[in-house]
Amino acid sequence: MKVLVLGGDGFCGWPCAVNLADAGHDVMIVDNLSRRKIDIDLGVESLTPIATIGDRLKAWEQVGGKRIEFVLLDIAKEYDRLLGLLRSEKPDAVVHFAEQRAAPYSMKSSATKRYTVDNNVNGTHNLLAAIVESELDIHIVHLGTMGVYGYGSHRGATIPEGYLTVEVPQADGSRFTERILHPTDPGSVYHMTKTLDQLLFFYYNKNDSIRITDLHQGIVWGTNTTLTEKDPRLTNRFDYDGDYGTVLNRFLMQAAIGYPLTVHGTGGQTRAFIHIRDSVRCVQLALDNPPSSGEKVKIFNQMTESHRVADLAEKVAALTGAQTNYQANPRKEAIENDLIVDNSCFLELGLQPTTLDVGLLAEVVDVARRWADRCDRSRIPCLSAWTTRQAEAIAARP
Ligand code: NAD
Ligand code: USQ
Repeated sequence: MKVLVLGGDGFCGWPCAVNLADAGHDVMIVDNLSRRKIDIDLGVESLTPIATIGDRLKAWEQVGGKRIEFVLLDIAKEYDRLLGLLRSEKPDAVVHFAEQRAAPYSMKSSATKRYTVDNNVNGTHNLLAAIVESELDIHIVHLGTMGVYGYGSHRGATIPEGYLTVEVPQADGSRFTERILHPTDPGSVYHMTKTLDQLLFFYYNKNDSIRITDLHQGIVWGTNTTLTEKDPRLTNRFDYDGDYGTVLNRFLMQAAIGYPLTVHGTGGQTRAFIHIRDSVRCVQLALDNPPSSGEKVKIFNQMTESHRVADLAEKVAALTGAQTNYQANPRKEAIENDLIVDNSCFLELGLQPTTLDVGLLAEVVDVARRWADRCDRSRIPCLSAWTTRQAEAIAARP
């Protein structure tokens, strides 16, 4: 299969690209390297030292990997080049990771809010419009987020895989049932762009019969896969800073350097998680099981377990002896939420999850402790505030 991996230089995209090449596919990474530029603008670096894209690709061939092509292209701004690429490459599938993915970064300022909306919504729409204009039958596998469902109360209901069956009362007292997209409840400008993506997919699938799989992914933890461990130049990125670091990887790194675990509020937020190895495997399963022509957008909940943030901190503390620091929450979010998720689609396709209980210790020792001296402690606090009220609460932190 020929596969374009949009955003294939990123945290989820890079291990996915090498995995697909290893499975024998013809892989081309398309990336504008904006994530690396944002690191420079923010003055932060991945905890793990990452090679340039050129060195990564050279190293991959040197360890015997099948050649991966690279094209520097901004999918949100360079529509004609994107269309030309689809026409010349005629891919069977496009895996779409190419978005600004950090909620705190999206909430930093009106400039980052506007950038996130422009980049994410235009990028996804350009891809859809270009596929229609190319007249090719290309399967899109998009990395969406569990956050489209929202993290308020679901009142104990199980979150289905994308669609909700509802009963609609009629004036005559009768009812009919309908399968609708699950209502969205984004918690940041970033998460809002993913709900807009979802609507774009719904429309283009209905109007142009584009075959789409939307993966509602939870928070990805871990760093490497067996393939990215083959050479230091293949190492994946590990974000720990207050804007791009996600909660579990942050806690692992904080424990490794003896920094009290930064739990927001009461730590009552419950989130869905998946290891990077399983994320990579899910993308492969999605590519191997495409929707048929005329089928509705396929939506999979790409997560393997749910945890309260405070419980995660406790788990990491129990493993490492770390202290916990409950601090004013920079986000406007519920004090706590329930999260029961149906993820049967991937389990039925054979996914065997890497659990926190098995993987956590290796991650602390192999990655976080190994690179602890590269950490800049001043970049750990989450300072991006959702509203002025949260900004005041952060400013009042002891
Ligand atoms: P990342 O920032 O590490 O990677 C994104 C990549 O896309 C980067 O290499 C960046 O340079 C590229 N990119 C961004 N905009 C682009 C554009 N306009 N044109 C070309 N390339 C562009 O992020 P990630 O963690 O790898 O996330 C990848 C996808 O998975 C995102 O869409 C994100 O929303 C989703 N996701 C991530 C997580 C997670 O925990 N990391 C969880 C759920 C969903
Ligand atoms: N949190 C802390 N302490 C920290 C960092 C975060 O308590 O030091 C809390 C946050 O307040 C939040 C929760 O942990 O309640 C999760 O935050 P996060 O930054 O780990 O995750 P999030 O902002 O939701 O975003 C990440 C990815 C995003 C992806 C999303 C999947 O950056 O790309 O879409 O996870 S999900 O959470 O399922 O929506």
